[in-house]
Order: sequence, then C-alpha cells, then structure tokens
Amino acid sequence: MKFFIIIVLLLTIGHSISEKVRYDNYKLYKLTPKNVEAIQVLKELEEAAFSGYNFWSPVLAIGMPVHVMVPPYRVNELENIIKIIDVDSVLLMENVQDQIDAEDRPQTRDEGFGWTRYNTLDEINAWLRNLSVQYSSVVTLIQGGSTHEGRIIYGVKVSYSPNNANNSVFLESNIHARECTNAVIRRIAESYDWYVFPVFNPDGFEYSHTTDRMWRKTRYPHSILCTGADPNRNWDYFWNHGGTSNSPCTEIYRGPVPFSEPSTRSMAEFISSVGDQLVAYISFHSFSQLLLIPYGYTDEHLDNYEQIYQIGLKAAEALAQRYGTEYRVGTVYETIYPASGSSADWVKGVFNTPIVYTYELRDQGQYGFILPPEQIIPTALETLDSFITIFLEYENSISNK
Ligand code: 0X9
Ligand code: ZN
Repeated sequence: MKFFIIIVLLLTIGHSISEKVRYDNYKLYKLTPKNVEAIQVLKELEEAAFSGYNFWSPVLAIGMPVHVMVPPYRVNELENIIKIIDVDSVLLMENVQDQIDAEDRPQTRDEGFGWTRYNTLDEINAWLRNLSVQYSSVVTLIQGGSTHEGRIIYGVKVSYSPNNANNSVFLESNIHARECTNAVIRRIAESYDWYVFPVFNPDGFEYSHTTDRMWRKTRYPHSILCTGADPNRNWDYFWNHGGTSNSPCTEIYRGPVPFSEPSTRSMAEFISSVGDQLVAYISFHSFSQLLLIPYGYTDEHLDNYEQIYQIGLKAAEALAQRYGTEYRVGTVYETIYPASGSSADWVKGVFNTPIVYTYELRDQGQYGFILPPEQIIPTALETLDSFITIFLEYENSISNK
C-alpha cells in the first residue's frame, strides 16, 4: 500500500512538473496605433487582467508599434477591434507554438553546451565550471547569490592580472527569464577583470525551459493567484518611482518591498563587494535592438550623458557594420518607458559606475522573445563588435581629457 501511494505521488508530481504551457494557435500581431482613441483601446486591453492578451512590448504612443500575443479564443475579438479603431496591423506569427518548437529542433539539440542553440541552466552552469577548470589560471567560478527555490547564481571572474582589480567589468544576463540572451562572453581584452553572470534569474530561467517558455519574472509566490516579481523593478534605488505595478499578476510587479526577491538581494550584496572597482556594468535583455542608458526612473540625464551617448552611437555604428542591424541609442526613460527599480539604475545610482548600458538585443519583434537559434552567433558577433568599440572609445575619451 505504502508503495502504491508513493508511486501515485511520484506520478502526480511528475505530471505537474512535465505539464508544459502551450501556445498552440496563439498569434503574434504588430499593431501601430494611429490616434489617441486607438491608444486608449489598446491600453484597456493591456490593463485588462486575465484577458489572455499578452503584450510583448507596451502601448506607448501614436506611431509606436506594439507587439501583442493573442490566444485563439480572442482572435475574432481582436480582428473586430482592429476594424473599428485606427491601427495598422501586421500578423507576425500564425502559431507561436510552432516557433517555440522550432527552437528545439533535433539538429539543434545535440549534446552539451553550444552556440547554435539555447542552453539549459544546467548546461550553462556546467560550462562555467568547465571554463574554471580548463583555464584555471585566469577563470574563477563564483557563487554570486542564491534564489527563492534554492539555486545558486553562478558566474565567472576572468582575470589576467591582479593589476586589473580596479578595472572591472560586470556583465549581467537573463534577469528576465524568457529573454534567452546566451550571454556574449569573450576575452575582449586582458586589461579588465570580468565578472560574467549569464543567468541572473535561474528559477525563472529554468521555469521558462521546463514549463512556460514565456515566463519573465522570479518564482517567488507573492500571491495565491500569481507567482513572481519583476526582478528588474525590485532594486533599492528609487524603487516604486514609476513604470512598475503593485499587482502580483502583472509582468512589472515590483515586489512588496525593495529587494524582496532573494536573487536580487543576494546579487546586490555580491555586486556591492566589487562595486567600487567597476568601470562598466552591462546588462543584456531582449528584444528591440536598443542600446539603453540610465536612468529609467527619471528623465534627468547622467553627469556623463554626452560621453556615454556619443560612445553609444559609435558602438551602434560598429554593430551595424557587420550585418546592417540597426540599433537606437538613448536613455531608458526617453527611448522606451519609465521603469524604476532596475539593476542598472541601482548600479549607476549607488556606485556611479562610469559605463552603464543595457542592451535590448535582436530582433525588432519579427520573432521577439523566440529568436531562431540560427541568429545566436550573428547576434553575438555584432554585439561583440559594439562591445569592443565601447571600451576603445571609453579609453580614448578618458585619455583625451
Ligand atoms: O523593462 C525592462 O526591464 C527592460 N526592458 S524589457 O523589455 N527587456 O523588459 C529595460 C530595462 C532597462 N532599465 C535600465 N537600464 N535602467
Ligand atoms: Zn528584459
């Protein structure tokens, strides 16, 4: 009997773990509102809780395209709305699930870590560990923080010389679970110490692989209805100063208090231990092809805005040279939307780190969060081009002073 119960229990647990959210016949639309009424209607759809509409990019202004994923049972409704309001509409994906399946095609799922597919958390962590074994004189494995579900947030420190300590660069990736950014990690220069954390939100990242590909937030159970807070609205610098929500069921839930999430709290502690040594903090998100500058909580410009903006423009130019991929450069507040409590705002505000950028990588919404794996290497190469430019230009700009 006991055995029987255990087997039933195991089966039930197994079932609930393997039950994947599916997006069969969900459609992705690009809608461009043409007047104020159209904006109003789209905003109402965006704010309606549990309607099923999922906005991949927010409703901003007339002429600014919005990407919205629509469940099959809402498609007729949306088609009718599109007819009534003044909006340009393009159907980008017939069936979102097809795109998700395409990410996992057998030929891209060969063994171990690779650059032509999206790696799992275990594969990424094993790869980091291998690097630290294979290149033990320069690479150290770091346990940066930990998560609600008890995972360790791993990173590596790459250091070619003890003299580089005060010339450190911090790379943050995947604070948003679904934005598979396969961190751009290269030995650009031996003259910086590199702290590289490919997965800032491992609970969410794992969940987006095993259960719901469209997951963004942490996995902290803040309410009975909805799980998770937005880890990029949770940092303790002008927390709750606009562009966030108090509702656990939204994608931009800021959490009940600053640093409510174990992952952000523990990573903030780690970053603090090297904060004064950083010359750069760069975070990677997707999508939209933007190179963003702090702040997100205010439209006020940084002290070194001109310098960082000019370097950003040159970086975008370098990025475009390889494949013609176009990036826009500007502050978060002015280029996309107000957003407070981000890691980048916190680092800039607390440590006054000279170089702080946030990349929104490819694409511009054609595939959005489900960028085909064929684009990983091209994305990495062009990003690396811009990266080198950032550091060379920065070195130039300080030596010319
Ligand atoms: O909203 C965000 O958190 C980021 N965009 S995303 O579409 N990936 O969610 C941008 C945050 C950038 N914030 C700062 N650099 N301050
Ligand atoms: Zn993001």
